[in-house]
Amino acid sequence: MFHDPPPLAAQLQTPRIEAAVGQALSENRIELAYQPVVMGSDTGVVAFYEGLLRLRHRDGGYQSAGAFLPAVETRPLGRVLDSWALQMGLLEMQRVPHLRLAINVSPRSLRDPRWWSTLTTGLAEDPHLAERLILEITECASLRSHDMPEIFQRLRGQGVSVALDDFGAGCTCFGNLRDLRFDILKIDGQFTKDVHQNRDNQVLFKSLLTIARHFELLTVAECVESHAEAAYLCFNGIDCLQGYAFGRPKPKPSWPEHSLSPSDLHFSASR
Ligand code: G
Ligand code: MN
Repeated sequence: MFHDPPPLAAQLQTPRIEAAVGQALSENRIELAYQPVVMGSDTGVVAFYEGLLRLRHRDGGYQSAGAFLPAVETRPLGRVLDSWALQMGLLEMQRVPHLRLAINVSPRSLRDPRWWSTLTTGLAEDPHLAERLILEITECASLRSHDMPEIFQRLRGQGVSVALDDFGAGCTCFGNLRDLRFDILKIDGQFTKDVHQNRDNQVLFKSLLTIARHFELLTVAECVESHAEAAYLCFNGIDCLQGYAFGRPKPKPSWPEHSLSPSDLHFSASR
C-alpha cells in the first residue's frame, strides 16, 4: 500500500489531499475496514483480518487508502495515519478478544517515536495483544537501510509477527528475506491474476512460493478475485488467501467466536 517514491500525480495533488485527510481526521472520518485472510486448507476459516484505512466522505461514500496514502506517505501526515491505524487496530483487538489483526506500517514509521509509543503503550494494555498483532511492511528502498535489522529486532522483541507486504510489486529485493526476519510473505496480486490460465504467472507464483518455503514463511496470496484462481493457488500449496472472492473490506464484520492459534498458522512470533 505504501509506495516509494510517490507517483508524480500524487505529489502534485499532495496539498489538496493533505487538507482533505486532515479534515477527515479531525471529524473522525478516517476508519479501518477489515478484510478476511482465509485458510487455503479450508477457505471457510479466517486466519486473520487486515485492517485497511479508508476515508469516509460526509455524504457516506468513501475512498480506500490507495487513493490518498501515496500522496502523503512521505509527509508527516503519513506518520500520523500509521499511528492512527495502529491505535484503532489495537483498540478493536482489545474489544474483540480473539481477533488476529494485521495493520500496515510504512518503513518510515518504524523510525517514528510516536508510532513506537502507540505500539508499546497499546501492547502494555494486555499481555496477549502482541501475539495477535501482525505488522505488514511494504517492501521499498528504505528496508535496505543499514539500521533495519536492528529496528526489526526491536519489533520482534515486542512479540508481534511481521509480514512482508505486496512482495514482487515494486523494488523487489530477495536479500530482504535473508537479512530481515519475517513470519509471513504476502504475494502481490499481480501474480494471482488469472494464475489458473496464465503460464507466466504460474512460473512466477511457484518460484515465490519456493523461496517463501525455504525461509519458512506463511504465504498469503493477495487480490484473489475468483474461485478458479483460488483452486490453482491451493492446489500448489498456498497457505492463505485474501481477496474479493472471500470478502471485501468492511468496517464492521461479524467477528469470529475464536481465532486460530499461531501454531495452527504454522508460524510463531517467538520463532
Ligand atoms: O497493499 P495492500 O495489500 O495492503 O492493500 C490492499 C488493497 O487492495 C486495499 O485497498 C483493498 O481494498 C484492495 N483489495 C483487496 N482485495 C482485492 C481484490 O481481490 N481485488 C482488488 N482489485 N483489490 C483488492
Ligand atoms: Mn497490506
